Amino acid sequence: MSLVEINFDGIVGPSHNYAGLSLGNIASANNAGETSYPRAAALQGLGKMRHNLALGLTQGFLLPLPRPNATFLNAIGADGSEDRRLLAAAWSASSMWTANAATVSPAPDTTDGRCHLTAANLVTMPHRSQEWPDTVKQLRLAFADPAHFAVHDAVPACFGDEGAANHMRIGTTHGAPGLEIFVYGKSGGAFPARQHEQASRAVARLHSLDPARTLFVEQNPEAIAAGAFHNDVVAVANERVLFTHELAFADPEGTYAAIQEKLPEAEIVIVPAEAVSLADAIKSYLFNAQLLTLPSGEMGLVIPLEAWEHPRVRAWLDAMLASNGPIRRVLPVDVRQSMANGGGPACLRLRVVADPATVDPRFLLDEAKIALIETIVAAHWPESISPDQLGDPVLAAQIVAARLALLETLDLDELA
Ligand code: SUG
Repeated sequence: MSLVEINFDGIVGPSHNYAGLSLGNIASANNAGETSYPRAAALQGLGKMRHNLALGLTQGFLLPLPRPNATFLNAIGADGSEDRRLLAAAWSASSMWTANAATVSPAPDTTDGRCHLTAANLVTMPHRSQEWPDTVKQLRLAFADPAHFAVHDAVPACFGDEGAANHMRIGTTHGAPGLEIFVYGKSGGAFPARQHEQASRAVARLHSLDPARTLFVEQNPEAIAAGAFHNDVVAVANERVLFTHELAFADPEGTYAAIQEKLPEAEIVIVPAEAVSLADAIKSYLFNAQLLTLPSGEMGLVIPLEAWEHPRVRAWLDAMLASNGPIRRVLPVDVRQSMANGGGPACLRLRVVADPATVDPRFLLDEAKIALIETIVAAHWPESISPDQLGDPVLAAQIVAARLALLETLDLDELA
């Protein structure tokens, strides 16, 4: 069986809007109240999937969750008198950021030789806390084969878990046993620390990881305070390479030493604050990139256009490309609609190292299926949504119908 990295991107749902729901996420706060463009947003996301597929990589997708979420509205006794932010939560398309769907430990890392996935409870943000029961249903469909996968419910809500966005894996190749690095935050700062240490430790136990190949590392409180609400806003890993801002971790030297002790082949590419400040990193989303091993064996970094267009970030990238480092290509993509809610290329994907033949093929993409999804999006996704439209029953009906049209087209009616 051949293990490859499959990126499962979230299709941007038809209710995509800017409600400013995420405290500590600077883009979400800055764009609160803006008009969103769900159709353009979904097409941008599909454009990224096509881009990565054309690089010769394996691409999958996860579907938008049911919105407006009647289960959530019923559970809070919604009758129109509730806070508008709760109404906006029920309409949120936040499941597009599939890096928060689950934490994934591929088969070579686990004791039972299966790939383990634990849905993330996302409890810190009310609009995200409603995702996991529907997410886990979808994961159980996509990764249904019990010989190859184990899908776990989220860890208890007393421990905040944000999934793969606070988890990195380093190893010589995707298919070799890897070192799994869980990055947690400590509360007490200006913004919430969404990933709790005990959630990370629970996930590692559920996945039966080898303690000798597992690390628990604290996020730098300064990074969280600057707007790095997930670790993947300031660091990303792929195979033997860790690409990180120098202020990502509370104890950077200790973290690098621990990684190098466990994986001597590790190469750590550190971006100094002097070249790219934390503020520049967070504004440009340089690190919220997909660091990918291309079929040639070279590594490419899929970055948002915002990073490519940022003068200091661009200068650093140009210097990196001119040097002899492990990242040989920089590939900018346009995901501006998602970026305006704090979601870059890395947020939009969940990485699963597995044999594609063991995944439900309905969740895998080829060029023809991307084109088909684009026709559904073009026909059914609202062109724009302004926050004062949230709650409108006509718009709600359009959003429900749009998702159902997609499910029907993809033969995934089980998720209706
Ligand atoms: O959880 N934004 C998401 C962005 C998630 C990014 N994911 C990763 N870094 N992996 C969040 O803060 C904004 C929604 C709003 O404000 O309407 C939002 O949920």
